[in-house]
Amino acid sequence: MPRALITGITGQDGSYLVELLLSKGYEVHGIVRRVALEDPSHRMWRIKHLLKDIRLHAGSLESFPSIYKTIVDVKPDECYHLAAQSFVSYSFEDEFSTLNTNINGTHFMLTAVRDVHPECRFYFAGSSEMFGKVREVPQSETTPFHPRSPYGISKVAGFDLTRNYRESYDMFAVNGILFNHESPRRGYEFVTRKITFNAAKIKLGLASELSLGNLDARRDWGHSEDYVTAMWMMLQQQKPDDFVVATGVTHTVREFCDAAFKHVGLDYRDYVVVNPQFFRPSEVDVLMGDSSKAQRVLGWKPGRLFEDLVKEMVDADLRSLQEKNG
Ligand code: NDP
Ligand code: GDR
Repeated sequence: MPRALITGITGQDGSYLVELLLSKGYEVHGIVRRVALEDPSHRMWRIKHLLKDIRLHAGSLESFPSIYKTIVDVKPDECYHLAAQSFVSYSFEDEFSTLNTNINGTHFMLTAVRDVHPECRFYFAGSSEMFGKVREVPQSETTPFHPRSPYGISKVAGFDLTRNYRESYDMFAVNGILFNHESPRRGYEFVTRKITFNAAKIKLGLASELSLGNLDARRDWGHSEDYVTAMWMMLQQQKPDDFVVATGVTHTVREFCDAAFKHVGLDYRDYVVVNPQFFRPSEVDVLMGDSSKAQRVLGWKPGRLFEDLVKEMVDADLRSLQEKNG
């Protein structure tokens, strides 16, 4: 039975990845923060249905000893390093903790794997935010990086560390360059979930307005469940390599609002207000990925596209709000 270790197992991608790996017969281990172990019903809501099938280890990205000990205890065949301070907007408010957590955390993971169990295959969660002020459209594995946020900078550093460990120590270490991916398990602060949750609330009479920032930002949105499959595929290859994972189709935040509100029979223009509080000091205006290498080499396909994604998220929010509010 292959053994996998996931950091960020309580997050959106971590939860779908556990389901995928369990379905493939893996023994699944995860690193979680001590606070999550103390408050599982709130902090582990995405994986509470999976807890009996997985093994959790207390640790954090700030603590090298906790990471080292977990690698010693688990000796995984595959390691999916997903944990990060992942909210771009917050990275402007606290640059120091974002850079510390994301860069050191990745460095700690790579060092521990190299020193304890170098045959472990390692996945790093790189991001389209690394392209930032894009040099070309669409972006592929050869597009230069120009990050526009502390978060983006931390991911470029993680990308470079991962590639350097591959090249220096002959490790099977790969970078996924994943474009935005969403789902009903998306965190509430990200724009898609903020829109679907509030569209559902407004439809049910539980809210009357939705404040957003830049409605003209353009993103390439896919489904998290489809994207974790690409992570797994990257670790099953003959040789380690880096891959862009994206749908190749973009929409604006405005179009997301339009689709979500239309799905519940409303016009977003009657409810959405623009609040400068949600603008970023520097914005990434357009991201569009070219995933032809992943499609050719891995045999991966984008799966669910925009309209189905929006409907699934709105319907899930409607259902859970109805359950909670009778
Ligand atoms: P989430 O924000 O949903 O999950 C982040 C995870 O990281 C959580 O499990 C969180 O734990 C954990 N974490 C954060 N800080 C620490 C820490 N100091 N120590 C230990 N664990 C920590 O992110 P996603 O699932 O959406 O994304 C997964 C990864 O992929 C992230 O690295 C993200 O940056 C990257 N990515 C995501 C994309 C997307 O569109 N979703 C696109 C490209 C890259 P806790 O529950 O305790 O907070
Ligand atoms: P992003 O996702 O920054 O692309 O990072 P987010 O959903 O936060 O923003 C997408 C775009 O929407 C605009 N926007 C708003 N964003 C938020 N959060 N809240 C608002 O009210 C709002 N109004 C407009 C933003 O300005 C932005 O242009 C996500 C994360 O998952 C990262 O971890 C990941 O690496 C990238 O996707 C790819």
